[in-house]
Amino acid sequence: MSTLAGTGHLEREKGDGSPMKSVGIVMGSASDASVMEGAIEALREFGVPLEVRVLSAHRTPDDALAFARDAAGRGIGVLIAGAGKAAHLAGVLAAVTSLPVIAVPIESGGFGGLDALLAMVQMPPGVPVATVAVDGARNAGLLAVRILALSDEGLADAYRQFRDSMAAKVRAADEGIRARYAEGAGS
Ligand code: RP5
Repeated sequence: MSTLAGTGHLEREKGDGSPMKSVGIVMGSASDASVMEGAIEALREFGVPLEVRVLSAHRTPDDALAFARDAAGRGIGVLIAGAGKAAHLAGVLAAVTSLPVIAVPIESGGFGGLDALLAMVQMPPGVPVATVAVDGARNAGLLAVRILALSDEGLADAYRQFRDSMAAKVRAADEGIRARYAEGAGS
């Protein structure tokens, strides 16, 4: 492991010795951090290197554009953008990079996140962003892992194990519920 120059994140290796791609997590405000921690946690569970920034499409547009333009060259493979209200961040990033961009609409203010959801999901043809649920940062992290796993067999194996453990938990819950509500049980 070594630190990638200038990015502050660790370089980890894939099974074949080549560097693992990282994920850039961008939020429009520090007030989005508690939601975006869902993505950070998911990526850490899989050992995916990440870079986390506050960059605003409206307040620091030049910084946001510079970050997105340089991202692929710095080894970032996927961008995740979380924002609330008039949430243009994911679309602005996607406008200047060919990396996949995942948008997280954040509930902020009076519309329960519907404002940000519509702003993110209604991208014009030609500039796609993949939008997850309102405050659905964990799924954004997991989707980023799936994308990186397409070219990383070790990560693909880890994701298969993750799915198996989820299935095992649901089967255990199924068993418990069936026992609890079986005809004659507890009567
Ligand atoms: C958006 O406005 C941010 O993404 C945040 O969700 C919302 C409120 O920002 P702050 O006023 O808390 O900085 O741009």
